[in-house]
Amino acid sequence: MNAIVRFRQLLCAVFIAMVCAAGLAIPASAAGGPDPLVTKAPEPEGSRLLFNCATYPQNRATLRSETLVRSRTWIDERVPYSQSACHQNQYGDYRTDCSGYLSMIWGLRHSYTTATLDQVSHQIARADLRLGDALNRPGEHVALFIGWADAARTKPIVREQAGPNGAPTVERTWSATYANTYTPIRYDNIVDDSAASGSSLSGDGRAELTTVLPSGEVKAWRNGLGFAPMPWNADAVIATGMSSDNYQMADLDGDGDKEFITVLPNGEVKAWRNGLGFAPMPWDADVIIATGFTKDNVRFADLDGDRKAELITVLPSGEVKAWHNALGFAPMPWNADAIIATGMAKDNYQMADLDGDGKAELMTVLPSGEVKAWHNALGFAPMPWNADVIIATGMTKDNYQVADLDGDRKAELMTVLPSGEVKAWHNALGFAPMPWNADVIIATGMTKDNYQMA
Ligand SMILES: [Ca+2]
Ligand SMILES: [Ca+2]
Ligand SMILES: [Ca+2]
Ligand SMILES: [Ca+2]
Repeated sequence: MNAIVRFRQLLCAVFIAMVCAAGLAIPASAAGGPDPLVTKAPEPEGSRLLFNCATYPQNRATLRSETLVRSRTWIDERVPYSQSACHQNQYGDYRTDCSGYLSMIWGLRHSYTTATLDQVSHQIARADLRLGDALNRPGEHVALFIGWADAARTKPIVREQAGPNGAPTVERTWSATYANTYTPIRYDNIVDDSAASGSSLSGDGRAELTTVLPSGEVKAWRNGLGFAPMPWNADAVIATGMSSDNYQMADLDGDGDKEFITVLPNGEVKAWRNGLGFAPMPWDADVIIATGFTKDNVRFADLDGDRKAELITVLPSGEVKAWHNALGFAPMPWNADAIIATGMAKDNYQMADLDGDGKAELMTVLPSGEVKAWHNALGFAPMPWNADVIIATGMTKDNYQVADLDGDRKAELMTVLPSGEVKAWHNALGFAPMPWNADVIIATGMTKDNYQMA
C-alpha cells in the first residue's frame, strides 16, 4: 500500500467521524477493516473523499409526493447504515448514510454529503417546511422532512439513515429542541404536485366537457371523476354569443385554469382570463393577444412545459409556426417564434401532451386513418421532435380529440360515435404505439363538430 492510499484512508477515517454522526458515537470499527474507498475511486475534492457510488447525468426534478415513495423503499428494504457501502434499487445506487439516502430520495447526480448539499438546495424558513424538504446540519447529519407531529409545528417527522453501523433506515419524530439545531433546506429541483398537473377549466387538470347550445351559450360540465363513465358532476354556462367553430380554451398565464379565446371578425384574437375556475362566466379580464388570424387557423398548446400556452398557426406553405408565450395573460405576450413542423394542413393537426412531461406532442391523421404522433424532446425550438409512433387507427381528422381526463398529464383519446356517444381511451403508456388500456363512454348526445374538451 503506497503512501497516498494510506493518506486517503486516514482522511476518510477523519471525515467518516465528522459526517452523519448525528450526535451518535461512531464505533471505531466504522473506519477500520478493509477500506473499500481505494477501489471506489473517491473524488479528490468536494466530496470529502466519501465515495459517490453511481453517477447520473442530472439532478432529477422530483415531485414532493415522489419523495414519500422513494424514501419508503429503503425503510421497507431495511437498508443498514454504512458509510462505506452502496445500495442499489429502482431509484439508483447511493451511499448508505444520511446524505446518500437523501440523494437517492431527491434523485441527485450522485451521493452528495451534508457539506455539499448546499450545491443543490437552498435554506428556507422553518415555518415553510413541507414534505420533501430536509433538515441539515452540515458536516453532521441530514434527514428528510415528512410533516409535523404536533399542531404547534415544533416536532418534525423525519425519515433518516442515522446509524449506528448496521441500523436500518427509519421514520421517527424528533424533539423540538433537537430539531431546532438543524437548518431547513429545500431541494432546488423539487416540484410541487399541484404545479405538475396540467390545466383545465376547473384547474385540476382533468378536462371538462363543453358544447355550444343553439342559443350561443357555451355549456360546460365539470369533470368530477376523471377517467370514468359520465364523470360530470356539475354544469354551468361559461360564455354567451359563441359559435361552435370559434372558441378555444387554453391556460395562458400558467395558473392551471384555462382561459377562453375567440377570433374576432377583424382578425384579433381575444382572450378572457379565468379568475374563478369552474363557475358561471368565470372571466375577470380580457385582452387582445394577437392580430391577423382566422378562426379556423389558430391553436394553443404548451410547447416548453412552463404551463403557459404558445400560439400556433399553419402558414400557406404548410409550415407550422409557433410563438412563445413569455408574458402569460397580457397583450401580445409573445417573445419568439419558430417553425416547429412542415407539411401540415390547418385542419389536420392537433397538439397535446401524451407522455406527461408538460411539453405538447404533435399529431396528424394519415390517409390510412392512422394517427401519427411526434414526441416533443426540445420544447420550444425549431422541429423539436425526436421520435414518432402510431397511436391510433381508424380515425378521421375531423373526429378525434386529445385531452387529459384523469389529471395524470397524459392525454386521453376521444371520438364521437355515430350514436352521439363520446368514447374515450385511457392513456396508460404515454408516448408509445397504441398506449391505451381501457375505454369508456364519457358523454352522449354530442356531435363531432360541437364539443370541446377543456
Ligand atoms: Ca389561466
Ligand atoms: Ca409555454
Ligand atoms: Ca410531452
Ligand atoms: Ca390522462
